[in-house]
Amino acid sequence: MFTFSEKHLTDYHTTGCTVFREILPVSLLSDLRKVADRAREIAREQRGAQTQRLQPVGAYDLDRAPFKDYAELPELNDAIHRVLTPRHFHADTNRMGILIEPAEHPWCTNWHRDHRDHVPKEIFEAEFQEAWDRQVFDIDYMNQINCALYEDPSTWFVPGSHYRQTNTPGEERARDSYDRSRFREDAPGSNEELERQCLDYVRSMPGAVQLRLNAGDFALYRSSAWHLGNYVPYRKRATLHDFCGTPEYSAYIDERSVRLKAALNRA
Ligand SMILES: O=C(O)CCC(=O)C(=O)O
Ligand SMILES: [Fe+2]
Repeated sequence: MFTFSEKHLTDYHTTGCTVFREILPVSLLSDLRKVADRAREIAREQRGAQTQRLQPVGAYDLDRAPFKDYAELPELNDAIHRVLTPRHFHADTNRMGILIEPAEHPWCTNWHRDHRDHVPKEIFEAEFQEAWDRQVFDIDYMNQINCALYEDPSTWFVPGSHYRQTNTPGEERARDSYDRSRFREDAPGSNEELERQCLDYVRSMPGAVQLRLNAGDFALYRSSAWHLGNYVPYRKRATLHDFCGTPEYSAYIDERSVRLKAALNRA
């Protein structure tokens, strides 16, 4: 059974990540797995065999009851409030997604820090840099969760990188060494070759550690830290993926997506 300890709090603020081990009760785990199986089918029907996620879960014809139980789980809300603030919430079905394994071949995302590296550099600098630099030091912003319904070692991150505004030269070399994300649909090699190439790319990041989650574990992490997802088709994945918001962060994300669309249209 999960019990909260002071170490969850100190880990979070020093490394940028903490895990609430086995916090999901087994009955809830079982209900969520059933919904996730349907979510996987829908995701692949709509977005193809290599798709990474279904999001937001609220936009699809899925059983809502398990999501509601998950949102209201008292131990989980208590732990979140102790590590962050009582104003933080999670499991808004208009935002939450489910990450799934690729059906055909391995791929990985690029190393990134969210809200920064998913945007063209010029647009980031003109529109978002100032807010991002501030938000890195503000606990209201850039908190994210992965809650594993099956064992899940896909996510890697760099402990302590969440409070830095700038990159080290080694981080830039690792990030720029390869654009792995273009191989999500294309597979230039056997599955074994792709798996090894992804692992080489993942390990090229200085200080990277693998986040190893078991079924029912809930990882809270700063999405402003360097991280990535590394995926293989032979390991079933269903991991709830969500922001952990405050009203301010929520409003900022909505405003940001409007501004991003406008900037991309102008570019
Ligand atoms: O798969 C994961 O756990 C991480 C995914 C991720 O970082 C992203 O899509 O931005
Ligand atoms: Fe990310």
